[in-house]
Amino acid sequence: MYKVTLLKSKDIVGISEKLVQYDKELCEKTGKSLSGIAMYAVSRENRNSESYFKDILVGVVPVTCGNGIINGFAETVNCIVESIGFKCFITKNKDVSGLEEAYKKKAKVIFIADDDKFIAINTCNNKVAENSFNTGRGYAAAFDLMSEGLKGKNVVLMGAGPVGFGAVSFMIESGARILVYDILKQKAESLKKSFPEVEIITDLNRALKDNNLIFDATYAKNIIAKEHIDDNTLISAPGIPLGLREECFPIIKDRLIHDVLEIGVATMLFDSLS
Ligand code: 2YC
Repeated sequence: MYKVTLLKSKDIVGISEKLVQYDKELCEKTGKSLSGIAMYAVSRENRNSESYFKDILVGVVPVTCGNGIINGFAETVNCIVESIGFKCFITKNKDVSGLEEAYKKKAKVIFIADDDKFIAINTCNNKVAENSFNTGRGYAAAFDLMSEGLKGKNVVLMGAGPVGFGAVSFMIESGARILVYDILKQKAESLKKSFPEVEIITDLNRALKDNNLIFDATYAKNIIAKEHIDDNTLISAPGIPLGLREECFPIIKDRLIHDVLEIGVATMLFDSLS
């Protein structure tokens, strides 16, 4: 099982209140809204989510095992799902009783997460959408849009875990040339087994200096520094915590995509319905 960054309540606080503003930010950076990016990630189609999905009911089940409930997690997932045009509820019960309640209330999609896995279950066709893979795809789709097309361009991908895997699956389809780095070489090699087109790199510093498109799918801190970025750099960073040194923010802020739940949740939902 891959180590998954566990969110803390402080990482989540305020997301729900900022969803409208975040959507505007995504439109400015990518030309699409959160739901547009998620639909593009899953099927590269543009359906108007209001009419197509408005009567789909989504349930969110809080889970107490492991590190237990993260305050605000279920509420934030609920708000993200509602913000993209779906009806959503959080079950009153937790764990298996919550799952039972969601089924009885006829939820078409059920979101549920323990410390290792965060999934969305389509209760009609048993399709299961997983968070890491879909987060990778959603961020890659946003990156494709922000870069005005990745076709034929070099992308430095840091992190060959499940998020990186989802990202590569989309970026290869877009025709990008992927330079993958992972601190554990065998992880980069296993990614290459699934996607032979990727090129494994070992000198990350060199690659970050020589390339403008950076995808941070690691949980490493401070691996992108000022000397790695310039006015043409674009960064898509699902990794938590964000791998940028503080000094980079003023330079990159309008050309950086990063959040802790929004793009992943929206993409999981459209994937579970695809
Ligand atoms: O409140 C609850 O129901 C908890 N059981 C939720 C635990 C989520 C643990 N996973 C994470 O924090 C990360 C997130 C970045 C999304 C995927 N894993």
